[in-house]
Amino acid sequence: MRKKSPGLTTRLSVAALALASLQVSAATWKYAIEESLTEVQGVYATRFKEVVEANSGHKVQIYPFGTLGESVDVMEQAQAGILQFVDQSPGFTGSLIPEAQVFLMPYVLPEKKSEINYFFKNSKVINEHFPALYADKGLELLTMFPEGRVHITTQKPFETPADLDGVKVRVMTSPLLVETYRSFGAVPTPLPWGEVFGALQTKMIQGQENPMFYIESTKMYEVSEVITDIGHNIFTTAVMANKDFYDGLSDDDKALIQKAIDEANDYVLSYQQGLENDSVARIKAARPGVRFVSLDEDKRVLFREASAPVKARFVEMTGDSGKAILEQMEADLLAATGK
Ligand code: 6CS
Repeated sequence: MRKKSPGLTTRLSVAALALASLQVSAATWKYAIEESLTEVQGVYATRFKEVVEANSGHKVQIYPFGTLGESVDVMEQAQAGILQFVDQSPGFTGSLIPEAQVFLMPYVLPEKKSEINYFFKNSKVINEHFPALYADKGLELLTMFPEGRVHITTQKPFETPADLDGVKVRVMTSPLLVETYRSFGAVPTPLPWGEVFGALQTKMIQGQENPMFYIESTKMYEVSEVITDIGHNIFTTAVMANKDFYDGLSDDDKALIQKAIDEANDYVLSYQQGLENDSVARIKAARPGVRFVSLDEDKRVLFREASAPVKARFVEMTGDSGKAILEQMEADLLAATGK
């Protein structure tokens, strides 16, 4: 009988061991988003999944909006470790982490795309201050990114806070958004996303706010007559991991996640170039009667001044911790805009 080469045996066992360890450590990570796969959060999550799967044996299973419940439901599942990753926007996280509402404050974030992108990439408030606040709630904050300028849909045109008197405008379930729309003269109506279209259709509410791509993709324009830009905010969202899960990962897996987050960040920012204009064009084609209004500075100033006290309300709601966040955010914005 021919004797087996010990070299070959050794090489085979090493290969078998490597394969076995890959199989043992390869996991399927569950990642829930608040939007569909073709909307901005879905584009982000898909890129994240592609990078993870191309660079490891792991799989990422994405759960779009509606498959696991509302935003607050998926957050609970992420905190409980049923999900490994979750995308939740500060408009909902505000009830869990009040300081996250700093991103909802009107007329704080810059309007220029290059400045917004610089802020989200380099801001100390996001990279150094917020992670501890999320960690207290069992979450590893991985990133925050912008989803576009927020527009307000209504049934009738408005130019001043007085025009919004008695108008019910749906907001995400954040107390600070309620304060903001009260200061804008409207009747703020916090609702989970799943109830918004029906509430507009049945005229329980008359308006809502969201970035243009979302007004188009969710067909908000079918139940709205006017889409107004008062230049008050940029929609911000955040991606987190369950903290126990994240802390238990190997250094290689943590580096893999960071690589996927970085690549998805770059990808989602370039994906959004031109998205607002494309969405406007699609809305005009689908429903030519919808009116688009962009308020001039002499009208915007009325909303800016009316909502100035919201900053003090934020500090009342969040105390010293919120005050420190606000100060750091203002320093970060100075670095991003030079003003
Ligand atoms: O308004 C909302 O509730 C939703 N808006 C966006 C852009 N993403 C998810 C969120 O649920």
